[in-house]
Amino acid sequence: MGKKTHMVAMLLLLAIFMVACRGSVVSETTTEQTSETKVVTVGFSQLGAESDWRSANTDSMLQALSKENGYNLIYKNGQQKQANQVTALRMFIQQEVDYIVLAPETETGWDFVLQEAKDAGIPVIIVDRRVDVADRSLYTCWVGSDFELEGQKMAAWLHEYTEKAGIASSDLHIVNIQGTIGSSAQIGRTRGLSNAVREYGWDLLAEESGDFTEVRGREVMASFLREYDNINVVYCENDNEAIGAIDAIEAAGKRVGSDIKNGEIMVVSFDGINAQALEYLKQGKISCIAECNPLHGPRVQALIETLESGGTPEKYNYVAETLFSSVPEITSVTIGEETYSVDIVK
Ligand code: GYE
Repeated sequence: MGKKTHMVAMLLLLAIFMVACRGSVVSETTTEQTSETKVVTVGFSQLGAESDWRSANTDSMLQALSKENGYNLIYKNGQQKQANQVTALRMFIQQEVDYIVLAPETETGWDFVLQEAKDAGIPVIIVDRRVDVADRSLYTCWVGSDFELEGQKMAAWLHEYTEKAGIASSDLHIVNIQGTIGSSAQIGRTRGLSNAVREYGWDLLAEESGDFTEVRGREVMASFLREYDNINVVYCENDNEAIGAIDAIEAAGKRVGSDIKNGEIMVVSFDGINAQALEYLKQGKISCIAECNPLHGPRVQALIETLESGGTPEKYNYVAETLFSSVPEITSVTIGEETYSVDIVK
């Protein structure tokens, strides 16, 4: 081999070596970058821990937005106070999280802090209850239930019941143990009942908040029973209140059940996640439950994944839900054009 050829061969080898080195450096950096961008930091502000529904909802969120699934989740429990939730959101903004997920206590009072999140360029996903803000671009999307439809379904079920049992509308004497006042779940469920009261001429004796808790459900029911002696339907805006209300009714020496013609007091409620309430449903102590599905974790995860891949999710994402009942005669209810089947529980 001549000197020149030798030099060329050496240069060639060097060039190959350098390319190989660069290749490996580049691919190393790329791997590092991908594994870094894979961790998505989410700040989740949960409103509190008032009910079994809420606990199931929190668990579902923590499971879906887990480390194993590629998330760094900062979870804050608002302890039933909007001020705590606002503080949590401000902290998430300070920490420059990638996404904020908010399960708001009540609908109003979010404009300022959501504007701050928007100014910081952080997308906000609302989960469960809604926010009532003048500018809807302050949040990216929402996922949850149609609470008014839940109320309408329950009212339609009660109407079917009176028809089948041959009970006059004016003989339905209802008390409503409402949820947390100003929360979407309360607003929608109360509205579903009020509209039916107007439409059918039912006797709505009283409405008072039981704050979605068992303790308040018991207290409110006990005071209703002291005030009225003709209550025959208790509309509880969640299962925990229903459990409390049943305690109060039985403690007052009265019977719960669907046979209101023979003096039983009918209890109906919302959620269908609480084991005790489902047991009461089987026993006939609760006559009907409008399902409210709390398992939003995977839904929120899917919304984040859509956003991460550059997509635009639907603004409003509704969850399909059913009615559960132990009264076998009513197998479906109709609202407008839609017919909803009732899952009969035995
Ligand atoms: O029905 C109740 C809870 O916002 C749908 O809040 C939720 C409601 C749920 O505490 O049990």
